[in-house]
Amino acid sequence: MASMASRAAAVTITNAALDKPSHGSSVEPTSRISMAVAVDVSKFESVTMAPPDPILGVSEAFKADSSPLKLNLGVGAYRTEELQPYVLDVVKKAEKLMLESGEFKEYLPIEGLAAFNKATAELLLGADNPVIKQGRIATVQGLSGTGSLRLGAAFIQRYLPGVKVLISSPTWGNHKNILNDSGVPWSEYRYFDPTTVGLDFSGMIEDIKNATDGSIILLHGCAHNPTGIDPTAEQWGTIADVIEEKSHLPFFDVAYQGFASGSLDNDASSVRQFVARGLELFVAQSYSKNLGLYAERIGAINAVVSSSDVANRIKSQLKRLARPMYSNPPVHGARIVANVVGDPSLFDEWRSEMQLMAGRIKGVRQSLYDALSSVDENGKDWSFILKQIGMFSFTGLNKNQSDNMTDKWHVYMTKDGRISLAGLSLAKCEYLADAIIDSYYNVK
Ligand code: PLA
Repeated sequence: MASMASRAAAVTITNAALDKPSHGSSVEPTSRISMAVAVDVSKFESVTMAPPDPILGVSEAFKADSSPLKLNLGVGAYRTEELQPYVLDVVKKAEKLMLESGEFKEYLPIEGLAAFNKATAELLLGADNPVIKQGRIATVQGLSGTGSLRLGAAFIQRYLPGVKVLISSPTWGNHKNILNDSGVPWSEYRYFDPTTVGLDFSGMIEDIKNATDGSIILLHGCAHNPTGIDPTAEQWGTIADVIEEKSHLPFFDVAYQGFASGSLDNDASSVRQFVARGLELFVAQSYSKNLGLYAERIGAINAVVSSSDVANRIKSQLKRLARPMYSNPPVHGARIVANVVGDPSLFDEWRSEMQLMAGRIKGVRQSLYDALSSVDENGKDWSFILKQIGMFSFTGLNKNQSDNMTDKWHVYMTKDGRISLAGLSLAKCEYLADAIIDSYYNVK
């Protein structure tokens, strides 16, 4: 069928004078009328269809499924036991206060809301951390975890050009996209051992040791995504030893502080251990999960460095990178975080809601394990599920098995075998266990 465009004749009136160098107002404009028939061929014929995002694309497929059995365990978004999205009560309270005080909507400074930047650095390092008193931290509000990582990557591309970032194998898929789009080279270090369904610690250490001195090591601060497997405190110490020896720069991605264990302090202990040793490092933070502010896009990029002077210079350069990218960040989420952290009773309430969310996830984790153990007639040991931390479980299902979960059982999950326990209810654990057992034993 001929498109509208191909049938319509386009008439363009061109001011011929505009095609020539201007000699001032004395030039008499001459008009030219040209008739052109627009063609069916777009200027963009060479644009190919992008593949769906491996995580967010799962939510789109889920929406299109009309089965009443369907279960979305793809994206990591917290749901209630009734599988409904959850807005924290403490967020609603903070928003009410904000509405009542009638706060402005003018631009924030490029680096974001000062009260937020202060609160976020204190939450990360602990309010009495000497690094904060010494001004050795540069904090810039970012567009949640992703945008903060992106800003950090842009800084690396500009000030450490050609330096490779080592990422865990596997990692959150978007890390690769972020580094690729920032023009930052990367390679992988071993992390997951499929035989033990645990950490390949010796492989990890060996790869970090073998990297060129001064590489950047991207680490998940807590609740490693997608495996749910974190190093122990002692292992973190060894990782820090090697990083120090090799003059590498650690870059922490902290997307689950407080959400993994229910404690803000526990979940920041890896970062704090590195900071206490006097290492310089970068940290990206997100408030999507721990405050449920997914769509507000609130987070930060922090650089902890050896002097306040360097911190100030880095901050100025981060601002310089942000200005042509998005100019300045959104205010709403920043105010929520600042108000919650700044008010002792709201802060306490936040901590108990965080424990509630983390506790519900631990509950379904246990219940899924129980259901799998009772359904599995072959007696496979599923206890690795209990050892994993955070909102995900890495089931060990391969792509075909994950496809079977979706095609036959309407269970939506990422193709690497990851399921989000935050999208699971106690009531659905048995159904999920049946789906996993069928996929694991009947699909190769
Ligand atoms: N870093 C890690 C390790 C993450 O898992 C996520 C989110 C982010 C950063 C960024 O989140 P933010 O930009 O919302 O702050 N990962 C999710 C969502 C929960 C996603 O893929 O965007 C996931 O399902 O893996």
